[in-house]
Amino acid sequence: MRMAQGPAMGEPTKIDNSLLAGAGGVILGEARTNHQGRKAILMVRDGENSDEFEALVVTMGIEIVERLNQTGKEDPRSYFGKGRLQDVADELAATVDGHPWQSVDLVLIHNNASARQLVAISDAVKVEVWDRVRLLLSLFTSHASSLEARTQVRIAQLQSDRTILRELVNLQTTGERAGYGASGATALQAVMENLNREIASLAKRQRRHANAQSERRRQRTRSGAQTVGIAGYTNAGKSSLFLALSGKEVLIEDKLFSTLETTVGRLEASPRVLLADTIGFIDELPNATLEAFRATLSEALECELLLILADASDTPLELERKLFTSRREVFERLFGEELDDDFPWRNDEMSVKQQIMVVLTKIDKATPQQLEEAKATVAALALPEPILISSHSGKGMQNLKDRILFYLFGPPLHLQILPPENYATERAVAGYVSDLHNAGLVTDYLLLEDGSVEMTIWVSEAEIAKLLAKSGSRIVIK
Ligand SMILES: Nc1nc2c(ncn2[C@@H]2O[C@H](COP(=O)(O)OP(=O)(O)OP(=O)(O)O)[C@@H](O)[C@H]2O)c(=O)[nH]1
Ligand SMILES: [Mg+2]
Repeated sequence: MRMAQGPAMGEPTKIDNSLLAGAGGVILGEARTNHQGRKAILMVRDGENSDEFEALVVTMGIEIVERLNQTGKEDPRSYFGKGRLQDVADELAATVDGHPWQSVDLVLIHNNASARQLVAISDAVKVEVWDRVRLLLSLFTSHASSLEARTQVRIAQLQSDRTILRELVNLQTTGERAGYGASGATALQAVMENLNREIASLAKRQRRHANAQSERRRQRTRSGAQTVGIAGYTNAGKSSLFLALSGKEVLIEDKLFSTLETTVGRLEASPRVLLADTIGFIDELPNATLEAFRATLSEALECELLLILADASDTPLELERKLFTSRREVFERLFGEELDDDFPWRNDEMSVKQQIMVVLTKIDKATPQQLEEAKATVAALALPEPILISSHSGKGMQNLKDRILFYLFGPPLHLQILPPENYATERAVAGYVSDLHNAGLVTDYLLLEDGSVEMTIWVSEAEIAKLLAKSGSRIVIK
């Protein structure tokens, strides 16, 4: 079954998979969303660390029954040696009852393989093959729940399929690969055309969505709202912080890529301060794939203040890798160019740096020594001094809120709203209170016996100036 997304996707065409029977184990256009319970073999080279890859696999409920390592010179055509791949194929074909490889129907490759390598490997092992990118795409497909996420994931998947199709067409036309011969190549061309049409139609839908999104963003800016973006490596704790600050329910899971789209909420119900939770970063996602998430990401990254989150309980090496990636993604997205690794920062980079706060999360799980090391890692990457928080225990949350509000508004104001001298002709205190709630974020509120109200409010200079002018002298700054 290909169209697991159902009619909501509204694709104009369906690609007939039977045409792709000769595509080896590279299943094109695969839209299976549930891989729970599948068994796989993982192949790595030169003892590379595959922890993150394996965590992605576990997230999908797939069991890795064996990890095979190959050392020595890389075969440029098939990445692994031909002999080794043949051994794997034989073993997969010969499984008998009780063999750990029984019902293995997936071979995982721990790298981003070229289309040529993917085809060569799957031709050799004769089961479905995923490299790191195909693993991520399958993971995104199974986690995508909103229409927006499904559209962008499908585009990314189809774009990746297209490179494999091109390779298949190429190999068949040159006769380098057995298949359906010339008619096979024509059939593949037809599939390619369908695929292009589907991409074009999805891209149109995505553009419409992106336009609606940027219109909403413009409206928010016009209404004077400021946005705080929440970015960071996947699983850093972004959605947990978003929930803690906004009270708006979002999916929080100990899984990589629980979040695939941007959700906007209000900081403590203030219409003036918005928070945006979004998809996380990960290393080495090809540009074509990232491109599919551009609109979503930009909704969170184009903001007045950007929080870059990192998990304080990670090992120093992991923390450095994830922060490095987050920093690079943020800068590339904001400048459209690669970040200079030389320090000090260039002037334009400095101005972005001022828009950034680094937030170390999950400090309830970190030892004091880990926290010290984490701070040193942040400093070594020339990022601003981090703010330490735990969304679970609440530690550091008040400080973070104050720092955000101070950044957006400067110091808070203490005000008094005086009761009217003539209740019949003048506006009631409640009217001004309501104006102030709309203009900023009220943190303290006290109704006095004489009917006046005292409050502490974080508000922009422009907004308070407007209200003061309108109030006669009923609003007094203390
Ligand atoms: N101990 C502890 N765990 C936390 C904290 N914040 C988040 N977590 C856990 O970390 C995991 C990931 O949290 P999320 O908030 O989903 O992280 P995310 O960055 O939104 O992840 P993705 O959307 O998947 O990229 C969940 O299991 C959370 O319960 C914290 O302050 N302390
Ligand atoms: Mg999330």
